[in-house]
Amino acid sequence: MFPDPARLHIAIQKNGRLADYSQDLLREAGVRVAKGINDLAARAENFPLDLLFVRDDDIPTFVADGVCDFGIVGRNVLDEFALAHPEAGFDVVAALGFGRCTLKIAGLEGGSYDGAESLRGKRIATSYPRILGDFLARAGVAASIVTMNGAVELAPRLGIADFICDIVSTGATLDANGLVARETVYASEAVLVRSRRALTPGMAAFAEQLTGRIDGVLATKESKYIMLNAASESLAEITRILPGADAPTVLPLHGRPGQFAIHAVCQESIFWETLQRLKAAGASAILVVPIEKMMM
Ligand code: PRT
Ligand code: ZN
Repeated sequence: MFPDPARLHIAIQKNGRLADYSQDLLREAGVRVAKGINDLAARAENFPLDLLFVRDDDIPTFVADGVCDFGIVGRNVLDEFALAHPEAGFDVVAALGFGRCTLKIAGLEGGSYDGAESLRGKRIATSYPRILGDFLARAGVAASIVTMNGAVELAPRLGIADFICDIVSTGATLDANGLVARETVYASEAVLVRSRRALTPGMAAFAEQLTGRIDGVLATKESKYIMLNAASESLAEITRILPGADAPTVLPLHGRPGQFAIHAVCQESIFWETLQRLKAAGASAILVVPIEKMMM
């Protein structure tokens, strides 16, 4: 029977920009994947989870239909689908921090541009007609949308459109095609999406375990464990400086009256500037170490 009701299913991109990151995330969440069942699926050895390897464009459908309980997909692809299928049953449960890009409107170099009003009555080529339509509606500008499935950046030179609305990451594709970014429509990154299909209590518990572990992996990426020594009169100032640390542990140092060790989990990046401020506030022997696993 497919999908097997005794296992969870997650749809991830087979090949492309999100594929490796998606597999890495699952590995970091402790999911050990056995050799693929075939090209399209693989089974986790130590978790009741099957992986389905698909085109990113199909991931929202799999999750909305409940064929997969989870999916990892760009927010751009998901929102384009959601705008076309407002009844679709899924929720974004985590932003994953990879696959970052922006959807921008760009026009040919040398063309004039004076704000969104310049788009009025123009033709804009895009693979994201609904996200673009939403942007134009909010800007109160009527323009005609030319939907293309690829090679959008060629449209202005081919005379098919006056502007394009496409994904930009480094900007090299725009440059290579003589295009200049004019508007930022939308910022995207990969997200973990979850189906609203009801699960048995047993499977629901596994789904919670999986999302909990993924939250843990994401929290760990930003977090650091910091240890330092300080005199009692510096403690208040030092705990104020520690970024994103609540309730640090303060331990007396053996044989050094009035001196303490402070240990804390910082939920934000610790920069050299922060270390310098800690030192100036009286901290010494400062150690910052990565956290391997975390469960809140
Ligand atoms: O085969 P499949 O359908 O699964 O893959 P795909 O070819 O549709 O998607 P893929 O792998 O290219 O992208 C998957 C997701 O990665 C996208 O939906 C975005 O969420 C995200 N992403 C991040 C990007 C980019 N960066 C990106 N740069 N998606 C596409 N691009 C393309 C863009 O379309 C343009 O052609 O790269 C070009 C621009 O890049 P720069 O660096 O030149 O600006
Ligand atoms: Zn695609």
